[in-house]
Amino acid sequence: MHKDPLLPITTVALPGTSLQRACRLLVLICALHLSVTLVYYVSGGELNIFQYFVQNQQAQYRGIANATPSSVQNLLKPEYNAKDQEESRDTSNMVDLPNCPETSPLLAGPLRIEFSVSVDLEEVRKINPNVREGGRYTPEDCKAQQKVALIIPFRNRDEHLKYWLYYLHPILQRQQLDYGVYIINQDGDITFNRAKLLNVGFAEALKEYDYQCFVFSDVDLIPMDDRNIYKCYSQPRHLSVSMDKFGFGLPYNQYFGGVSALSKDQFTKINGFPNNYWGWGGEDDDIYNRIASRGMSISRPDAVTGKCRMIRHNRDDKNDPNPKRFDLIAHTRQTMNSDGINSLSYNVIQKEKYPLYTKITVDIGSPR
Ligand code: UDH
Ligand code: NGS
Repeated sequence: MHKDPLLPITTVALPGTSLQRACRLLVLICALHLSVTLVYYVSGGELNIFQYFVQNQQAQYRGIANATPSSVQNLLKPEYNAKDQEESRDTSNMVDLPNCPETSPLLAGPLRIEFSVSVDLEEVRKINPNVREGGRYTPEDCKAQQKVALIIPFRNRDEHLKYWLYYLHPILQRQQLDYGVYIINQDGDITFNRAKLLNVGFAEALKEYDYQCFVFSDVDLIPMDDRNIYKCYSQPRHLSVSMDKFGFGLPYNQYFGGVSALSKDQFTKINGFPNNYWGWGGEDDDIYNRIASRGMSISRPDAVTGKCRMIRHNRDDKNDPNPKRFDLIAHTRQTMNSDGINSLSYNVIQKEKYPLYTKITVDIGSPR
């Protein structure tokens, strides 16, 4: 019985040939669609690979250019066009490099540090081909986590500087930092002023590059473990926590001398370092007071990672213990707002770009 007038009474089969033709047409259309899609993807893929290759070649080329050894003459003849070079050689924006990992895979751990054999700077340059003029380095395979300026207060310590460069350049590269080395050389023979030189280093390094972190290091201190990372942390960092001369410990809990690291923000918060500590002692305690008075604490590596060696030496000329230091550190809170980076004045006498470091000779005046 046919109940529903809208439904066919019987299913009428299509003739065999029409069905086959329809199926073939369908398969043909699918195949065509598939091949068009395939061709699109393949050509698209090739294009991307090509683009990546070109970019990489450029990056490689730049890397090679950076590594090109300058002649020995360059070691002796400083150049002055560093800023232009700095900008043209900053590869960090060229390609989308992945971020460097939180912990560098290149770290070696404990290191043997000794000062028995003298250092030839030309050799140091050769074994660090990726360090660019002025002592700049940027990792090639990844984007460094921090841009770090290493600031060294300096006068007449060339032998110590050679050791520092010999040991530190490879360490800093293994730490995958985007860094620059600044030697702040006090001109003349007025009493030495470590903290003021460090302020100058901060100001001068910032004129060259967008540094976010500043590591202030004495020239005679070498870390014995490359896991002691020369970078900044959420609190000001004391890095030379386990010195050989103190039996691999701290001389006292508040000690902040030797090597320390402050971010731009931390440094600004404490108005930089004091400018009025002429001669040896106390300026590091003043910096500690500044940090504490701004509610910050000191971050430190453990005593094993923080081991370091000091190159033994006699007391320098024009750096006798400062008799005013005890009185000065007793008044940090009163003086720190008016004495610091906001009151810094100096004259740059000479700026020299050497293959392994930038040397800035400054006239910082004399004690009032
Ligand atoms: N510095 C110089 N030249 C100087 C004085 C100091 O380059 O004439 C720099 C250098 O980076 C040094 C840092 O300032 O590492 C600190 O110098 P310092 O004299 O305050 O401290 P250091 O620990 O010597 O080098 C302390 C006196 C050691 C007396 C040892 C007697 N055996
Ligand atoms: C303290 C000094 C610090 C100095 C530290 C270690 O007494 O500046 O000794 O000196 N403070 C004062 O004098 C107020 S060291 O043994 O390295 O020569 O850093």
